[in-house]
Amino acid sequence: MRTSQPQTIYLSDYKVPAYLVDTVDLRFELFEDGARVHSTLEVRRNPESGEVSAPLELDGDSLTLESVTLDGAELAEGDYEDRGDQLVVRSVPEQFSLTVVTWIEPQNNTRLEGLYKSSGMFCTQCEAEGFRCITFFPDRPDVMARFRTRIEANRDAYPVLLSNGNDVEKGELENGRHFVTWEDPFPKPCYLFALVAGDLVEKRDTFSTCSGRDIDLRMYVEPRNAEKCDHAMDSLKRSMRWDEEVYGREYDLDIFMIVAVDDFNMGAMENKGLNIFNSSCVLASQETATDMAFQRIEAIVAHEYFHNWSGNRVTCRDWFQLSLKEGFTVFRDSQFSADMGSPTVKRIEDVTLLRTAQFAEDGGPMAHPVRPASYMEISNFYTLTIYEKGAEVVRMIHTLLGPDMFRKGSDLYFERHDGQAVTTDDFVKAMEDASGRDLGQFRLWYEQAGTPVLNVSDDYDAGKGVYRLTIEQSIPDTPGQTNKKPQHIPFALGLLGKDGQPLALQLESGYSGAPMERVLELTEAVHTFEFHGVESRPVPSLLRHFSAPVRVRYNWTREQLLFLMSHDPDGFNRWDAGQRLAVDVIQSLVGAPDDTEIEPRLVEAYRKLISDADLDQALVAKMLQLPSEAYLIELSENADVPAIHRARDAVLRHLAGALKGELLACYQRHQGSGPYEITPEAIARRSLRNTALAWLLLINDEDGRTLAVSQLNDADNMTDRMGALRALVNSGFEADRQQALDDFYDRFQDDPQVVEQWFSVQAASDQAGQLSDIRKLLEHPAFDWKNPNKIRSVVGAFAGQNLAAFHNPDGSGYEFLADQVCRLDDSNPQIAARLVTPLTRWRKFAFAYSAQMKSALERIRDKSGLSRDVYEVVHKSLAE
Ligand code: 0A1
Ligand code: ZN
Repeated sequence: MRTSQPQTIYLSDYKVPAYLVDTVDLRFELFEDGARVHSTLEVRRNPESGEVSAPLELDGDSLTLESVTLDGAELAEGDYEDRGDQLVVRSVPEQFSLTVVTWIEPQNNTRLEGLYKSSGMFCTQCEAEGFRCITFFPDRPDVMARFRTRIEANRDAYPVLLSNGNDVEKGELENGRHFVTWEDPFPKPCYLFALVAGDLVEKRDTFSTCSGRDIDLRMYVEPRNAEKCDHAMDSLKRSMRWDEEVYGREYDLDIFMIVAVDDFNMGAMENKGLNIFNSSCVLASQETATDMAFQRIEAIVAHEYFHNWSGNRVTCRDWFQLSLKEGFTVFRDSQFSADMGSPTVKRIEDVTLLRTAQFAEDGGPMAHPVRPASYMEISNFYTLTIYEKGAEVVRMIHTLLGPDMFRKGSDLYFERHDGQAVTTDDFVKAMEDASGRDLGQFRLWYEQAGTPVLNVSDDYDAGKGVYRLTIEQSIPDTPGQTNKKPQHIPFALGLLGKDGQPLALQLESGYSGAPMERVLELTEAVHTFEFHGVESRPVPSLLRHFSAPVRVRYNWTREQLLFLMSHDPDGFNRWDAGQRLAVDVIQSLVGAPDDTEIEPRLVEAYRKLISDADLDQALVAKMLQLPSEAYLIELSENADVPAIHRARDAVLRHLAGALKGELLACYQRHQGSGPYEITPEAIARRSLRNTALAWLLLINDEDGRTLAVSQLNDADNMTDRMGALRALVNSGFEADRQQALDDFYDRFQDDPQVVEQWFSVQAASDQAGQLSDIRKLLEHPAFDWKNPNKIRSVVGAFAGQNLAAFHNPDGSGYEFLADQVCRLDDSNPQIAARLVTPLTRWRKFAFAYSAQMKSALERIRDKSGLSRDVYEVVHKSLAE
């Protein structure tokens, strides 16, 4: 808990470490009432540090120090200083061995940082600064050491003892205890350390690498989850193969292990050779996991595996460089997912997340560059900007260089920096050196926060056959940053002729053989491009594939959008045109009288989408999803959420009513047959069926109700079962809703991952998730304040997805969230800080809302003993 005001840490203060650690020898004695950690470090002065007589300073947090021994002699209390967050030894030789013994209490660790217990097993989470909760250590990623770890515990309770690397020794001890020793040959920062001890079943497989080495693949899960490992294991093997084929990266250790734990703050963690996963991000079976969960698991398994090179072999010099590993690894996992499924659908999903949530972050009080210049609490910087925008920045390099040069660049990067802790600048430099391109201006993407805005205008000179496009870029001010410089933006585009045919993009007159798509490079504040030989006014297809993370403003007419929706050869832009049209229609209804006409051409466009079986059904499934409320809020100023909710809902109901026949036909056409498969086609089929069902139930259609009830009972997979449950929960059929929820819970109450879905389907529902319902869910026996997934599935889903209820004009949603944040701040500050996010955006909303949001934030600010995590978020969001 905080005792003084949190300090800001600046990138500009970076200094190389005064001491290096070559090896770490750890011995863990694990007991029920605590754990004793013996740590022996081989330390030497860093020849690159100018501080020749610096004291040795080791980081610590919540440790009870038992002894300190230097080169075999135990130090007296006056020889060192235990400051709680630091252990300081004033005078040390050039090179020495230091043994520190600490006592910790994993069983009482509710922050889930360092060593803690989850469902009876011991596990760790050390990124970013959790290792200091285990023992005193220079807890910074540029100190890389070889680790040897001996774990001792009771054999019956903890038969499985795991750490990084290879197991080199094991044996029996007295009193029913045993030990295993692990050795990791690769030097690593302590944030990649991991330990697991528990009663777990082991699932094995093997992978033969490109050079013919056989790797032992092992998954460790609680016995009840033994049947939920296959998908993750298959995903792992696909990832290993893909990284060899696409990046030339082979796995380096002989064993690769994955462990599933129920209590985990994030999705998963890439500890060297021993990845630890949140159960919800790794365990799956047809009966318990939805298609979305299957896809998420494949992506996260890949992400953590890919970190073995982008993150572990080459790591970050300091935490300001976090996007070096995260942005690059997200880019890699999204390429992988695109290759495994439908690239267009994957792009749509990534862009939806980026535009809804990252743009909101970039326009809010916590906006920061991809490489931040300062922070208070690093845990608050595992953000959409670092991850998703960081991945977009790498994607733009890929676009500018082309795939072959990009691969040369990544090869050079891995070769040049193997075993080092480096910066985002080193990454860009490798790309420059390999390709010969100058990325000087491009580097601004790492330094400037805020989403660039591109204002696009055009004119057509029929006499000359010239189409002129003017693109003006500007970057909005963000906290602490004004007057930004123009950035280097790859802008992909095409032009469509009047029958929808793609036109050659002739930038000079008289030149033939021009391509149908170009990537224009914007570097100035304003550019004008002239296209020659254009016979009639074209329709521009702008920013294809979303080639840069920017907002494009152009005065599309509804006709143009409808035209692009059916003609653009770029599937992504077809979808985007549909979204823009739907946004325009919904926005025009916000605050309008109830009987305002709803654009008939939108209905006809949707009718065509639903009925035309020749279209790519995976794309159709995406195109049918109306823009979310969160996205509509992001696009508006002075948002009135209940009004936005009503407008969107009116469009949905209108579509459902007008297209009832088509929806029923679509449902029947996509009736599943044959065994469950997770192919893009099968996923699209289920998605279309469940969308049809959801729409029918929204208008309380009796046929829909009958279909939903039988689908709920007969489904052979969770996607369909959950689709039916969600449709019933969001319908006006109150009796069916309750029955469905009760039956579902009875059937799945022993499965925590399914219970989490059951919580969130209610908490996110405008029908079943009013505040009084949410309070009941918090009292439910399956709810657990110590489990982050449960908190997210009730409190997070309510504040993040049930927007009309959260933004109740009486302010009750805000007060509720403030109460939960204060409560959690004491037990799990990381989760508390994440939960505050919806309140921090208070400036976005109409005054009646923003004033109440602000006072809820002030109440959190005034809580005594506020954690550094919540302090930073709340103070930044209240700052003028
Ligand atoms: N590096 C992990 C995610 C992760 C980040 C922070 C954590 O604690 C603050 C835990 C996990 C990843 O990118 O998957
Ligand atoms: Zn990651």
